[in-house]
Amino acid sequence: MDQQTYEKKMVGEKAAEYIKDGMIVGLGTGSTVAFTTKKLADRIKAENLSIQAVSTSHATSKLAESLGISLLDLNDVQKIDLTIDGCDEFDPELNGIKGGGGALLFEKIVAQASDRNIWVADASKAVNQLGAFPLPVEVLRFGWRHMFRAMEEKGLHPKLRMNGEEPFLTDSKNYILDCHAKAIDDAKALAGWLNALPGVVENGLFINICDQVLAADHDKVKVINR
Ligand code: ABF
Repeated sequence: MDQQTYEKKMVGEKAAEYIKDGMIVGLGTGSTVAFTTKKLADRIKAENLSIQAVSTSHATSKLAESLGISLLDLNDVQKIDLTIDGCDEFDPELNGIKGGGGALLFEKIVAQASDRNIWVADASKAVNQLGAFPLPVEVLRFGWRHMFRAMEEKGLHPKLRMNGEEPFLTDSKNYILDCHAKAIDDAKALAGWLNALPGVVENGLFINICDQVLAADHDKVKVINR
């Protein structure tokens, strides 16, 4: 197992310990939180826990169902007690960039419905300033080239995310424009500018959402609170 996978497994499994009997849990998307989901399934069986989950993507739903985790529709839930998810970058204020896996829209909706949000992150995700990771922006396919041009004029260096020869499609069948901004000086302002653009569905800047990060620090888990 390589170092990064070791770190993902370590923090992902650690996060499963934060889940208590009777909780409604939000399950994020990506390879790190997949370790959480698998560990949770083991705990449910070993400790006979009563846990219900809300998924953030078709991929996570498939994994959870394969592990026997009971899933709820978000519309049937008043609130989620705890959501555990991955991220692509997090800064010292625990603001982050998410959406590298293409699930940012459902992830942000589930996070907003959660009392508490924990991110699990290998060491590569910690940054001083957001933006080195291309910022994913989910856009409708209708008129996307106009949004693309507006982002270009803003200096965001957008690129249409591809899946082989075809454009990548999100679970909502939208496109993703990855913005290679390099360094983001004012994340709040940029998030506002993006979401004001007609046709932009959501952006991957997660500001004031994460409460705690379980970050890999060599062979230890560092708990960082907002
Ligand atoms: C997800 O976690 C996505 O927003 C983000 O892209 C991903 C990180 O993936 P991984 O855990 O595989 O590094 O929430």
